[in-house]
Amino acid sequence: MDIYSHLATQLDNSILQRKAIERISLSYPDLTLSDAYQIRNIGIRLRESRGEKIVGYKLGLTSLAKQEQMHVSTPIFGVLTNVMQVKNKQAISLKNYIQPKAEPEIAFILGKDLRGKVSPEEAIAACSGFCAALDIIDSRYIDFNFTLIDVVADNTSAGGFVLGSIQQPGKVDLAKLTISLIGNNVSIAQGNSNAILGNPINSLILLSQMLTEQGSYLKAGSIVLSGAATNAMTLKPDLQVMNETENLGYAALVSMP
Ligand code: OOG
Ligand code: MG
Repeated sequence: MDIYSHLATQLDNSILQRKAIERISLSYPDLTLSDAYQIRNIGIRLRESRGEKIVGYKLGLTSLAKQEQMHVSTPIFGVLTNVMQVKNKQAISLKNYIQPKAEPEIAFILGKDLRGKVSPEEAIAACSGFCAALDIIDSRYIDFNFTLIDVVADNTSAGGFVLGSIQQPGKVDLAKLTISLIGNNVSIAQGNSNAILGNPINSLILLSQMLTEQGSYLKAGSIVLSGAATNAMTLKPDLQVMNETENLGYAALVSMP
């Protein structure tokens, strides 16, 4: 087995066994960002071999808050599959995760394919809807301790996601929306959509470019999480977590033991 497959299998076993592993850059300090994306792609193929379907993408480290929290400074992207989706307001069992946290995000639904370098107007026009979302991050590395290379190989900690009800584009200006993270009805953190690369639509523009550079494109129907504007909140038993975003509504989940 080559190194990429070996490392992708280690990460995949961590998902299947729900047991965190040591970050891969400790044993392989020379891995590059491009190596990390290749390991990630093999990991996705392992999921596909179990019947999972790709439904979209998530941007990571698109805000200063997240870059500082994780000590890394470049936006990256991961892949979302159908089994990661949790219905709005649904309960999840913490047993199905390793060390999950939730973060409030804004999501886009693509109505048309998008590829290459696009303008904000073209990106908005390609969307069929926007919504409030929760990104459930669940690093496969002990204590969420990773470098940029590690976290890309680990599919940007993707563990799950929740979408709120879809709003029609055109009715909402995404540039300056208050995003509130609420735990058991208590405000935990507040952010603003302008913390996400100035405007979350820039995440979509960046993703279109990154996918094109990797020989791919954004297909109609894809879900895109644009990245967190606040720190993440650790999920504990009997916790209701909600992202309430100005003009967009909410996305919520309940975590059970
Ligand atoms: C990495 C994933 C980052 C975001 O929104 O910035 C991310 C992590 O924090 O584990 O999802
Ligand atoms: Mg996120």
